[in-house]
Amino acid sequence: MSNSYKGDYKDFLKALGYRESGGRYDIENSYGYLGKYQMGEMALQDAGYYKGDSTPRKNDWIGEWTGKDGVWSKEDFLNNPQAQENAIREYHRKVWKYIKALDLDEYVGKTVAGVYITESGLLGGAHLVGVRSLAKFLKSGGREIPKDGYGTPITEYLAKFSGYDISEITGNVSMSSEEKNKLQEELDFNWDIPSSSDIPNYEEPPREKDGGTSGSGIFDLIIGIFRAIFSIFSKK
Ligand SMILES: [Ca+2]
Repeated sequence: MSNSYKGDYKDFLKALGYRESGGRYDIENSYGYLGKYQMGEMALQDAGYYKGDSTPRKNDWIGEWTGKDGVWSKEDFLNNPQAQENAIREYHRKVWKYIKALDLDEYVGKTVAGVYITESGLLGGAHLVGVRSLAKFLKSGGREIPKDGYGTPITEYLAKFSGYDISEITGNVSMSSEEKNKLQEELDFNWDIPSSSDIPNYEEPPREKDGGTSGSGIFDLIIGIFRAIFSIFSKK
């Protein structure tokens, strides 16, 4: 069952890190996502490591770093496992606050698009496509299924990362209404759910996943179609 207990937050991070990078700290993908958890500029800004730059949608890392945990550059971050472990925890705390600011935690225990929603599943889903897209999925009752750039649907992460006890992150998170309003403004969430499916669902730049599972479904499908066409013609 998707809601059975799989472990604690450490186990969650182990599974997430394996899915994102094969558990390797020193890798950067071709879209500029960094390290074991494949964190981008916005995530590392939320975690307090990166100051941001004029190209927030592009992980080109042309801005300055804050120096937190001694990280002053992309290379510093890639070579500092402890900083990455600190950063992902800090980022997840921030993500959970965003989730609460949008009242998405109210979906815990419900089933959306056939997926049983848990706290850790929400965190996993937000890690894949961002909190805004997670909100779109839930608020549309699963009608909108955001995917990352390689075609991995949010439903996969919601299910795969469900069932972990992440109270280390979600426990004792309280928010004043002022802070809640501020976070809602930061997210600038558009509550109008598009009715047509002809607009791109995902908001994040394409992500490359290690292990080759992401996007391979579509790739295999295309290869399969070409093979089928080839076999039809070669028989004539
Ligand atoms: Ca940038």
